[in-house]
Amino acid sequence: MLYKLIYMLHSEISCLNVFRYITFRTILATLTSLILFLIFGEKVIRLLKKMQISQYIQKDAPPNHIQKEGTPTMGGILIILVVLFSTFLWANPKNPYILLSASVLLLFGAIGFVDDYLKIKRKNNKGLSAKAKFLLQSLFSLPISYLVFHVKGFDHHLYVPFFKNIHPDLGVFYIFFIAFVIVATSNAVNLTDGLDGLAISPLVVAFSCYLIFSYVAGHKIISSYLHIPYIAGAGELSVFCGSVIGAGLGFLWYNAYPAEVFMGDVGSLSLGAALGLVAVITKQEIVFVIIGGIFVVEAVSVISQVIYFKITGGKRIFRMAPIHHHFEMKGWPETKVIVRFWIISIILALLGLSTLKLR
Ligand code: 57M
Repeated sequence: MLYKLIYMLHSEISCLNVFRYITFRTILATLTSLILFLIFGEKVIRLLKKMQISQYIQKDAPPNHIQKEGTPTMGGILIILVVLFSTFLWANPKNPYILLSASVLLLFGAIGFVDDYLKIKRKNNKGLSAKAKFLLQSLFSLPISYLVFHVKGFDHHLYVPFFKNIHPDLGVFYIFFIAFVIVATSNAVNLTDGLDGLAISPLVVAFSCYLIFSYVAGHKIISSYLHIPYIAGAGELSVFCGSVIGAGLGFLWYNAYPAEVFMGDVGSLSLGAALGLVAVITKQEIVFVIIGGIFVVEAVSVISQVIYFKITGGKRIFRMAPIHHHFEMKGWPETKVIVRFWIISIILALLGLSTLKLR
């Protein structure tokens, strides 16, 4: 929004021409989010403490988690506010992909908010039931998917990395596929958010990849050079990704071990859903399995643990799922698990980015 006003003056002050460029606005969005988070972070943590919005710790959690009791939670509210402010300051507010990404952030943030609120009110870990959560997620993701599907010029083909000639047209089923991706990423990020900084760093890394993907997808010449589908208007999503990265780094400042605040479901469900949506819009949803490998492995560890537990009548594959708890139960210090997962997420991101050239 702001950039349009500034840009209007470019005929008088020629250096303001720079505000036309997505790259410049993305940098500004990243810095705006980061600075805003650093300015308001401490104040919000103090407010959350004062309002007694703090984490309940399950009694069966790995032993080192007991000391986390009382840590303020729902820091995700500030993430959402900062991302929205910075995005609408530096991106084109009329761009449909920007509007849809902002909507998904708000809608899934609302589900997380209710879930967190119930847990805090009941003073236990019982928020929304899994069924209610899934129902709301489907209810919100389907209209979003429908709207994405109908954005003028949106490509309905599914692109498979490494195989430039395989791109099936899913037709109307693509709507359900989009909804599936949004719900799956939202839940996978939620499951990953169980150690200090464990979710936010891979999120920052993944959004960095999608920042590049959206810039490339929205650029006619670069996308054609790299043989990736050109998506008119997708470039603006770089500004959105930049806003998330800045807010994510700001959040990490306080969420780094030992965490002063948790993001809560309001943060994990919303950021996960937004990541899924950006992956779909940039037509890089399959490559998410690599880039978001940490989230995928965390989700798969839970699914396989639950299935194995049920069919064997109580046996387990992992000492505890999600898999980060398995390593904690093996005796790895929390910080070692976190940093090793970060390292893996960076390696996976590089592998994912390499698919830009390997097709
Ligand atoms: C939420 N939430 C954290 C915090 C964060 C089906 C089952 C596997 C579900 C799963 C589950 O509920 N997962 C989703 C995970 C919680 O963090 C809060 O929740 C928000 C994210 N949604 O922002 O507000 C705890 O995680 C720790 N934490 C940190 N630092 C952070 O920055 O240390 C979070 C953020 C916090 C804090 O301790 O309290 C969570 O883990 O609850 N359930 C589980 O994960 C449980 N696993 C389980 O039951 N496994 C069984 C199943 C699969 C058969 C098994 O393996 O046998 C574990 N969760 C906990 N304790 N807390 C079990 C032990």
